[in-house]
Amino acid sequence: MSELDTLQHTLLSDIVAAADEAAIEAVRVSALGKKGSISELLKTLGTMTPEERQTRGAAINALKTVVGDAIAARKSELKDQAINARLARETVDISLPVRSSPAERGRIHPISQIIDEITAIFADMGFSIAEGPDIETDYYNFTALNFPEGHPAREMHDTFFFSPDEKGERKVLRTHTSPVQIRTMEAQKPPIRIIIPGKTYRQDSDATHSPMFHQVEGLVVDTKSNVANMRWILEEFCKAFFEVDNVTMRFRPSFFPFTEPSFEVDIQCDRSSGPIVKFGEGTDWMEILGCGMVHPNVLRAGGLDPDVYQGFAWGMGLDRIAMLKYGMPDLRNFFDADVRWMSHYGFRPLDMPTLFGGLSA
Ligand code: 2NL
Repeated sequence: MSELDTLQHTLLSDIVAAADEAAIEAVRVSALGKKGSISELLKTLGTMTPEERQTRGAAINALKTVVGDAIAARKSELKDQAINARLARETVDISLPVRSSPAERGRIHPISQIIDEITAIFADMGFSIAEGPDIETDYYNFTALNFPEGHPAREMHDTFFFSPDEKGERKVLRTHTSPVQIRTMEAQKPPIRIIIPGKTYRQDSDATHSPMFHQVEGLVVDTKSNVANMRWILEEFCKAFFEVDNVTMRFRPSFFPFTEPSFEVDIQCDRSSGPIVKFGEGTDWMEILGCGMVHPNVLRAGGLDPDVYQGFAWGMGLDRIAMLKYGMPDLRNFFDADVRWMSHYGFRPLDMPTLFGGLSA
């Protein structure tokens, strides 16, 4: 066997043995690369006589062609193999059920939902949201709101008191959101139109009371605000909130230290069909909020002259209203952090309440 035949034989068996694309490339470099075995043979052509070149040159070129073709064929074969292996490895099982993303599975708590709904309604009437601290001073929670020092109303509120600090000052967990209204009056001149949703605290715990509960209060202060304006605002609110065209409301005289006159407000409803209450119609009444004209002492505490400004305010508890609106039987579930309850009663994150798109639809 000639030397060229031996080389061809070796190279062809190397080509067959190459198991992947990297290996066949290594064979190509060893034969046809700059310093490859066939390239080195081609370099000797220059030193040959014309006759030698005719026979041996042709033989070397034939070898180059055979080896080059074999490498190309093996290369494409290995490339196909690699693609087929990858296709086999990366198959997608389209019969698998689609897993929902956490953003899809998450739910909005009914209390957050109700706050968003109320916010949407009052924002539409030109109100802003105000917020303040849960831990308050005795002054903002009581004194500024016209609760006299030592007045039984302070105890009536079943307040959570902190231990007195070095100055003897006793902080409280706010028993209502009203301190935020005092802070707003101090900070901003009328006209004021705000609502304050938030957590409030009282020492009370049974089937219908939780020591932490939620309230929304509202405050309007201007030079001519009056009871008729208050009535209209609260009626518009109830129609939007209970999603009915008409509501009949009843304003009963009442007492709060911070308003004069004060009212408790009932909304007409129908309880004849069991736990589901129909609002705006029927023969029953349900109390939903308290309200009144802001007491002159409270305006003064907010830095406003009661001879120039007058205002009205209201407050409503959210937990019971949420139970009624969404048909939930037990208040305690609100604070259980039970994901099964949340997935049933919670709201979808992207279904934001708007007046045009429907509040809780
Ligand atoms: C209720 C009654 C009410 C207010 C809250 C208020 C706040 C200021 C001045 C005057 Cl700064 N009033 N808030 C007024 C009337 C009633 O809440 O039954 N809440 C659950």
